[in-house]
Amino acid sequence: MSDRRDLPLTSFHWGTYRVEARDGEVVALHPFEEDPDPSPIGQGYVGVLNGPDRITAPMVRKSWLEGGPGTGGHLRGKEDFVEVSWDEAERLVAKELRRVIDAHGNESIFAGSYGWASAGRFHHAQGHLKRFLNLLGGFTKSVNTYSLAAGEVILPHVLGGAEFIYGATSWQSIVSDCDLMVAFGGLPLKNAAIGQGGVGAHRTGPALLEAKAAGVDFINISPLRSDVPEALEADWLAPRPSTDAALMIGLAHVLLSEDLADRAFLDRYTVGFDKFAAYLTGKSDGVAKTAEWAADICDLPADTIRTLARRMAKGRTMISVAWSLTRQDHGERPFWLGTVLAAMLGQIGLPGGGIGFGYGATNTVGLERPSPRFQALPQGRNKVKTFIPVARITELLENPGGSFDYNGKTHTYPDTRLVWWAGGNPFHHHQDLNRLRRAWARPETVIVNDWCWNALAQHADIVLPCTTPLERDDINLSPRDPYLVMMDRSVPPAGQARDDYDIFRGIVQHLGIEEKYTEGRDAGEWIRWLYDASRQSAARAKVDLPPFDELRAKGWHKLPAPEKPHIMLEDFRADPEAHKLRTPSGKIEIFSERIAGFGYHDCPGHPIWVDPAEWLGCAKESQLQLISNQPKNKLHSQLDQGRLSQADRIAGYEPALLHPTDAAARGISQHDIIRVFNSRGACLCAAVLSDDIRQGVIQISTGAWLDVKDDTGLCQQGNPNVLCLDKGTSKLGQGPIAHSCLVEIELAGSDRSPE
Ligand SMILES: Nc1nc2c(c(=O)[nH]1)N[C@H]1C(S)=C(S)[C@@H](COP(=O)(O)OP(=O)(O)OC[C@H]3O[C@@H](n4cnc5c(=O)[nH]c(N)nc54)[C@H](O)[C@@H]3O)O[C@H]1N2
Ligand SMILES: Nc1nc2c(c(=O)[nH]1)N[C@H]1C(S)=C(S)[C@@H](COP(=O)(O)OP(=O)(O)OC[C@H]3O[C@@H](n4cnc5c(=O)[nH]c(N)nc54)[C@H](O)[C@@H]3O)O[C@H]1N2
Ligand SMILES: [Mo]
Repeated sequence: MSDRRDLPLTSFHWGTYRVEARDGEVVALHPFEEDPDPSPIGQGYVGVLNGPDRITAPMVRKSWLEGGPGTGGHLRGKEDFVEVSWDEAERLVAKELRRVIDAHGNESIFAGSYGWASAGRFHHAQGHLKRFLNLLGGFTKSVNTYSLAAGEVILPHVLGGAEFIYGATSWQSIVSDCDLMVAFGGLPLKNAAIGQGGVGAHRTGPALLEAKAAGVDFINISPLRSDVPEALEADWLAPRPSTDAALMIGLAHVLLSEDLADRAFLDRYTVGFDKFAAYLTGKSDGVAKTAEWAADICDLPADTIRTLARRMAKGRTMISVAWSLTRQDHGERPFWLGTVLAAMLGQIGLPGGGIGFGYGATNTVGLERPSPRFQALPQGRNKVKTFIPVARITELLENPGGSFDYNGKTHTYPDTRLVWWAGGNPFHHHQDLNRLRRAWARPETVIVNDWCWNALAQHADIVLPCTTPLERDDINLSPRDPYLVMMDRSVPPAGQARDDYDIFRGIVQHLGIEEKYTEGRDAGEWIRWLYDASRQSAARAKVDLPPFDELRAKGWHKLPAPEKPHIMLEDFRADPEAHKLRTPSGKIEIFSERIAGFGYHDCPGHPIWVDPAEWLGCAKESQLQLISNQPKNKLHSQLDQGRLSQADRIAGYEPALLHPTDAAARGISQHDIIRVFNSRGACLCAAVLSDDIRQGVIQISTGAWLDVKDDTGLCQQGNPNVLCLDKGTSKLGQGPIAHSCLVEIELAGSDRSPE
């Protein structure tokens, strides 16, 4: 091999690579020379582009093709598909859109289409789907993300905006000024492999080592020891999952009762501490939230809680609250309470202290970078006003005309006739997948753009095969990463696969809106247009970008790091009058009059402890709490069929991490195949025994492709979402609560099929 630097570059959410291709096949992805800590996830691509799971032609489900819309919805996921030409697929789609819009209105099209799709500024599947449907009058959308819906809803009430999630104090500041990092939900390096929109160089791993070398101490609060890298020698506390809110309340009680709270900070920068203090002392409800009270709920020694609170008050402390903590019942509380704790410590806005939301959740949190605005593909205007909170998809399909509460208001579910998904996989991301499968039978038509035969594609009526980033030119232009990368096509598209842009372009020809959709540009011209517009807006923010042709010749460009470390809320601390927060009071709201006004029984205006729907506190002896966290070997369901993910299977089964005591009590040994089950469904996994997990907890990574063969609800492939409860966090955020889930386990019997 001559110089790898001559190979074409491409970017994914998990990193940038130089791609080696031979005879139209990708043979290797070599890490980008600028990346000090590359992720192996890209290797999953080798061998799959033309593999057995690739969709190579437009496909229509047999009875839909024969009987038309509404035929055999219950056969979705079970029936065979018939290959059709692109022209026929386009005509079928165009005709069906016209029918649905004319007969039922645009509200009846659900195209929330949540999901991560692929990196690349232009070929962003959702962007094209939305632009296309907006030209036809719009669609019912979804709001917020699966990642942290509850956090996105609560932070505007508490801090005046959700932008603080990505506005964390930079690593530089932590390295130079922090003494103690208290990580609720850990700092999982497996997750920091990812940066939405593309990663040039991985920073989190090296930054954590720099912090360690600079003397920062770490506390890992998590059911998994591995949630903080071993090299950081963190103290490990493993409370019962979904009880962090109680732990935080207990810590706050210690700070208050031992006079460790910074009264001057609370007076100047916050509102409502007195009401929260009345809750802590028990003045408002008769129960003092002492360390003992918290210890009972969390199952940690009360002394451990007291010691931790004192340690946090002793030096410069950064509190990190993982996004996973929002994906539990009442997931609004941890971000709110974390902020309250940080306010009581009085370190918000100081170097290396305060709070950060999800250090380690992605490479972006804490990353030093300038933030110019980049141009996105214009999406037009959606005239339809109906929406769902993203994780209410099953209820939308089950309950047309029904109502739901969300962030202080009541809304109505429209009557969904057509569902269109491009760039996301609800059969990966949603909870209680057997319930989703039943609801999914209801719409008259389901259209899916995807490149591989995962469960989503299998549950469609019309499947439109798209390309992958390796098969198209694009540009990585992410506002959250300092690297701009020209993404060059390395291999031709498989079969008849088309770019999403060209898929819609084919359809608009049948609807008479081609000119409006393309504005006369092909993909290459759009990429140049997006870049030139971004360059101009960056220039307004005093960030210079090279001309397009210069970037293309070099392949990449790095934006300069800011000179000063970023410190979240530094301005507000320096002058709270001049830099008021966008909360009603302009201050940090420990008590929110606005939320109190919503009248929700579980939230009197300040965060309180409420028992989760499912947790170890209400578990039968046979039950364990399931943590279905992010997989280290892939991004969600993407590349599960690839060799990296498959290599981690044990005898073909997804690993499930168990405490040896829990395993022994059930007669389970290392690598036994187990059935994990509850009333909602079951899946098969291989038991992996380890002391690195809290007793009473079982961990199965997300990402295995759903494979339910019959009506028993048993997934052969270890997809934990057949088990998780589908319920909103609360009426505030209505976020998903995947991590609050109880299951049982047993040795698998005859239902075990593959090997
Ligand atoms: N139990 C449990 N469930 C969870 C979570 C959890 O912690 N536990 N986490 C949740 C979180 S945080 C998230 S963000 C979600 C993630 O859920 P998703 O983002 O929906 O998951 P992905 O597998 O990334 O789905 C992306 C889909 O887009 C397809 N795709 C890739 N590139 C393209 C393209 O160019 N064009 C088109 N048309 N399609 C493309 C992929 O093949 C894949 O089917 O999952 C959530 N679900
Ligand atoms: N490799 C890889 N990286 C990813 C992703 C991926 O799919 N693959 N997905 C990306 C996406 S979309 C997102 S949103 C982020 C998500 O980032 P996170 O939300 O941080 O992801 P998780 O892995 O679900 O959770 C982190 C850890 O929280 C711990 N945890 C779970 N419940 C509790 C609890 O109740 N209390 C405490 N204290 N700890 C708990 C779990 O042990 C888990 O390992 O990750 C991103 N990074
Ligand atoms: Mo996410």
